[in-house]
Amino acid sequence: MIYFLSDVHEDINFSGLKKYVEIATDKDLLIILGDVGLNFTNTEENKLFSENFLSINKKIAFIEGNHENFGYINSFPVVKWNGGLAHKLTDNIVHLIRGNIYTIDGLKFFTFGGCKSSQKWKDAGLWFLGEEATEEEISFAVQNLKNNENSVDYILTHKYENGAYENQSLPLLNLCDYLDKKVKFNKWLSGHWHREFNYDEKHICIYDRLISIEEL
Ligand SMILES: [Mn+2]
Repeated sequence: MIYFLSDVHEDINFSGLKKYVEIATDKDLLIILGDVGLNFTNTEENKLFSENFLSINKKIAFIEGNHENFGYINSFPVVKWNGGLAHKLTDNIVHLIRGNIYTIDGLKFFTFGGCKSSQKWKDAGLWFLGEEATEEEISFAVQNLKNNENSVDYILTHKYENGAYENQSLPLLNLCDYLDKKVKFNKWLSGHWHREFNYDEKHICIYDRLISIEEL
């Protein structure tokens, strides 16, 4: 079974994560929709979280949010993973690279992490270069979508950028517009807002409650 969570923010007691670790078998996979926070803040708490998270012996894949240490995440070796490329952090944990389409349990997942932080985070020094999409990443994503006849089962982004929310990122807004107008999909899952809600029946915001793909 595939499960989803978002915005763990360096909390090893995050309810959905604890539940997943308890119940997951070898056949399960948790996908986190960004803001995990590995090596994000330079604190003892973060060190402990990062060590604990990376020692989880259940399968986890994640896209990045805006509150990530991008240089750190991208420093891991790139491996083939379910038909795409991913960074391998441990034997159990991978980071899903922007623009890849992965086939898991026969379903296609288009993934694109990252979004723009508000100024307060930058002012606080809690910010790393790499949160916003580059032209190269967008081109790679669009080419991959075209190679798949612009049709996937699930779209996974950290933020659903549709022009209605603060701190818009133009590259991400353009990509989301393309996805909405040109790509056929079943559900689009995102996080970022730290609450669970539906934008509409296809666009769903995920948070700390462990949700299985069957519940969607
Ligand atoms: Mn976020």
